[in-house]
Amino acid sequence: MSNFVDETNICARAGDGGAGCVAMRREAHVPMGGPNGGDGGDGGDVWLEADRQVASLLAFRDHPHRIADNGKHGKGSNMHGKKGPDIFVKVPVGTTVLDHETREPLADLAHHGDRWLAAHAGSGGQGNARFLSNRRRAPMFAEQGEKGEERWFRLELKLMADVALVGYPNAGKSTLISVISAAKPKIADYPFTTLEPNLGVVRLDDETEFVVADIPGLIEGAAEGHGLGHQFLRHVERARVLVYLIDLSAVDGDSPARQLEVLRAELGQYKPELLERPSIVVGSKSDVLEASDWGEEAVVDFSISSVTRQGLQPMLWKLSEQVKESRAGEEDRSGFVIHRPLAEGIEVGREDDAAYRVYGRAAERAVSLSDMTDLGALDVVRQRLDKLGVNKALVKAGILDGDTVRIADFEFEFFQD
Ligand SMILES: Nc1nc2c(ncn2[C@@H]2O[C@H](COP(=O)(O)OP(=O)(O)OP(=O)(O)O)[C@@H](O)[C@H]2O)c(=O)[nH]1
Ligand SMILES: [Mg+2]
Repeated sequence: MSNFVDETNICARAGDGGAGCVAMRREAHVPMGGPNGGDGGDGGDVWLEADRQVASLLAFRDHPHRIADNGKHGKGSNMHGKKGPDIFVKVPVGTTVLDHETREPLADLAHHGDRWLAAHAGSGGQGNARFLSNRRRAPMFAEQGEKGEERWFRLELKLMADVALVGYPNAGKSTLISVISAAKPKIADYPFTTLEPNLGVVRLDDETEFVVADIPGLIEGAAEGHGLGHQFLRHVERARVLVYLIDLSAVDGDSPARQLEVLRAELGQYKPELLERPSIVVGSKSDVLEASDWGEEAVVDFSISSVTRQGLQPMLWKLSEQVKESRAGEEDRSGFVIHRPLAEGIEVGREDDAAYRVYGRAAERAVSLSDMTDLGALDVVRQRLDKLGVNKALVKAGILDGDTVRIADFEFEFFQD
């Protein structure tokens, strides 16, 4: 059986943290009020979440970006900015997340409800109220918000048919899938046109999607290997819902009741459980003949024409209902979710002009103050870097007094105290 793999790229962009505020209290009786700038809010995280009601990765094909809101900036009077809400991007159960470049697997969202943090939000910056100390009575700087992560991923999903179309050769299965999905199988006016199964994604609205398999026609004796029987039946076995597609136009052929009987007999012979599957009986080519022309309305649940599109919508909504129900009752398979640790720690590298560059989230955060010309701010930075072990790391890397150091956008000359 062919392997149907759905794949797409997505870009997760978490929200930036809001900036801390610089503000001073002003009251009639207090000549020199203290700092009261509030903190910025954290940005929103971007999570991927497996949802069994999502059938494919189609939603990402044209719109790969998923963006969480930024945190709001802090304000005066110690007002903290609001946090940007986290977003949960729904993906099909069974989606594998890969690193975009290396193709290293990062997570396998195997169970309904599995969540994985795709892009980490930036923290909000501290307001100047946080920098008050005995030595610093009136700090005129605050911390900037941290940037949210932005990252591309590759998503892969082994497609499984929700619905299988079961019918005689020439019944109109390939034509039907071509009008309800983007699948473009070969269609011809002779039996056994379809040799390989085709899968198509049917999308009724943002929340309603299912995968339909168009398979080679089934004839009497298929269970014994006649026609393309076995290849076909393996596919049917996996489908959640079956559509018996009955050719109403076959004037010289079998009656609807007879077609249904043969189809069910073949399935039952192959695997009796298949007869218990949720199913509907659909009469095709109603633009040519109706079930009533046969006097057999009772046999079919829906009459459709792929040519005029008559009857397609009610049939598709009925199918989506059956698929939803059957997904909801399913058990989970096992899988893994890797929770990627954040890059912490400090690394020192050399740049082209021989300057030293310090890498690391904490170090970059330490220098993200709003006004780096402020002596008080520089004092805070010096303390923070020392505490993080940046000076030690630089010395270990061989730095000498007077050498240039860069951290994020900040640059200074190194001097040992
Ligand atoms: N008038 C009419 N013709 C249709 C309709 N649907 C399919 N046909 C025609 O029926 C013939 C067979 O259609 P297919 O879709 O290839 O049938 P199939 O069930 O996929 O056949 P196999 O692949 O051989 O099993 C083609 O000539 C189609 O144009 C319909 O709704 N109305
Ligand atoms: Mg076909």
